[in-house]
Order: sequence, then C-alpha cells, then structure tokens
Amino acid sequence: MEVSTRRGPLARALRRFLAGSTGILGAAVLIVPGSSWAQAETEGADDAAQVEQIAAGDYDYNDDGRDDIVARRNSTGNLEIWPGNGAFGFGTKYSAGGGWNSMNLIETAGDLNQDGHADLIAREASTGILWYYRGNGTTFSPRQSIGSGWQVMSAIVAGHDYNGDEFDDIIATELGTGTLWLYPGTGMGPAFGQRFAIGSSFHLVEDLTAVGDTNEDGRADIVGVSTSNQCMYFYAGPGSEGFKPKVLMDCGWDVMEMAAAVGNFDSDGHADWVGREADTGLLYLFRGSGTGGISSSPVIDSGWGSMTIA
Ligand SMILES: [Ca+2]
Ligand SMILES: [Ca+2]
Ligand SMILES: [Ca+2]
Ligand SMILES: [Ca+2]
Repeated sequence: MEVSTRRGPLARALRRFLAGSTGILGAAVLIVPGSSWAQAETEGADDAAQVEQIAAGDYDYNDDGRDDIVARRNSTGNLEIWPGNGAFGFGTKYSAGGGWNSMNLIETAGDLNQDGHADLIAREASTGILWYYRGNGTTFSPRQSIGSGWQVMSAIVAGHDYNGDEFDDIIATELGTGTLWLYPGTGMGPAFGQRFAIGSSFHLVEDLTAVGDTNEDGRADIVGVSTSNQCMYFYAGPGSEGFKPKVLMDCGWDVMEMAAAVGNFDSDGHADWVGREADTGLLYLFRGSGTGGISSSPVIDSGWGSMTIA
C-alpha cells in the first residue's frame, strides 16, 4: 500500500487538492505529523534602528507597488520580470535582457542604493565576480562590480537589513568552511563594509533564503533546509548577532527546490517566499503567517521547471 509521504503521489495529490482550497485546509498543506510551526517569541522591537518593515519595493521591479518575481529562462538565457498582481498571480511577464546564462547565481537584493527601485545581484561563472544590477523601475541599469572571489560561496542571499543600520545587506555561505558571512550594505549600491562571521556549519543548509522579517519583530530573518533531514528551519534575527536557535517549520523539502523570497507577494502584509516542486515544475507560494510560520502554500503557476528564480 502506498504510504502517504511527501515523496509519494498520494501526498502530491493531497497537496494539489489542498493548494486549491482556502482556509483551514489550506493551512495544512505542507505540514507533516509531528512537525511544529515556528512559534518564535515576538520580542518588542525596542530599538527603532532595528526595525525592518515590510516596505513595498524590496521586490517591486516595475514600480507598480506590488512585489514581483525575477527569473531566468534557462533555455534562452533571458531574464524575465513576472509582475505580481497582488493576488497570487502575475501580470504579463516581460524581458529584462539576455546573456544571463553566464551567471551561476542570480538573487534579489532589495534596494542596495536606496533609490526606491528593487535591485539584483548575480555571480558570473567564469570570473567569480558578483555584479550589482541597479533597478530602474522597469529593468536594470548597467552593472557594477561588487568584487571578485565569490565562487567560494555556496549561497549568496540579500534583500534585507540584518545588522539594524537600515541598509540592505548580503549574507553568504562559504562552502569550504561552512561559515555564514554578513556583508553590511552601505546604501551606496555595490559598496559594502567589512564582512563578519555570523554563523557556522551553514554548508549543511540548502535553499538558504533571505525572507525578511517573517515573525514581524522588527528584525530580518532567514529560512533554510537541513541537508540531513530535508526539513525547513526558521532562523530569527538579529542576523548580526548570529540569529536565534533554529525552529522547525516544515519537512519534505526533498521534493522542492529553488526557494526564493518574494516579499509581500499576496498583499496581506506578511513576507512570503516561493519554491518549485522538482518533478512537476509547479510554483508554490509559501504565504508567511507573520509569526515565523506559513499560513498556506497554494500553487500559483506551472511550467517553472526551466526557470532559475532570483
Ligand atoms: Ca511590481
Ligand atoms: Ca535600488
Ligand atoms: Ca544593514
Ligand atoms: Ca524577525
């Protein structure tokens, strides 16, 4: 008899059924028995300088006030902007240019130069250079180098302020050592301050994602999947102090991949992220609950198997 695990077809069918529903059933979509929701305590954001808000614009690439998804179509190397419609779907996608197959990492980066437009970073495979792409409200202005040597990183994520100075930062995992590094942004585009270590053993974490302040305590958080059990964990900020002990969110990520932060995609005010089911190409929206967990995870699109989500 088929055992209903995340791997099995029963589980997939159940997930699809639940994904199409709303309310309490929808809330159970990606929970397995025995797993616990992240229930991080909400400490008061007593220091105003530490407050990270869900600012519209961190993921808004076309300046319409709604958060979007940026992705590369791997078959062509074109970068595409998928404008969010604020309601679980997209407007008409458009191209932001070609040649992106020379990059082996593309990530949303928040607003690194504080001009109100969402920016992007990407690592060039042949050189290890991390490039800064300044958003201009439609696509991107000519790139600038952040620096070289980034090929030693297995994960590079960005888009939020992790040290409380209100400038968006970069967090990266050094594969050889497992060290998690914080590169403090300066608000001046590709210029960053001196990096410092904020974690260890992060080579054992996959799908590291800079989701922003998912528990709404004023400090930006991250999520990541343990390579040992394929469960997703929540790491509450402050990142500059090394994050709080991880909290189990959700298991079964062996069938998922390409986790990416998408801001307030569904317009409910909570930070969300997406993930792709590897064998179907279905794109799931993980709707943040505002308390560090997930309120539901509907399928929002299909055909994402050939895309690299920034
Ligand atoms: Ca938008
Ligand atoms: Ca910007
Ligand atoms: Ca910062
Ligand atoms: Ca937080």
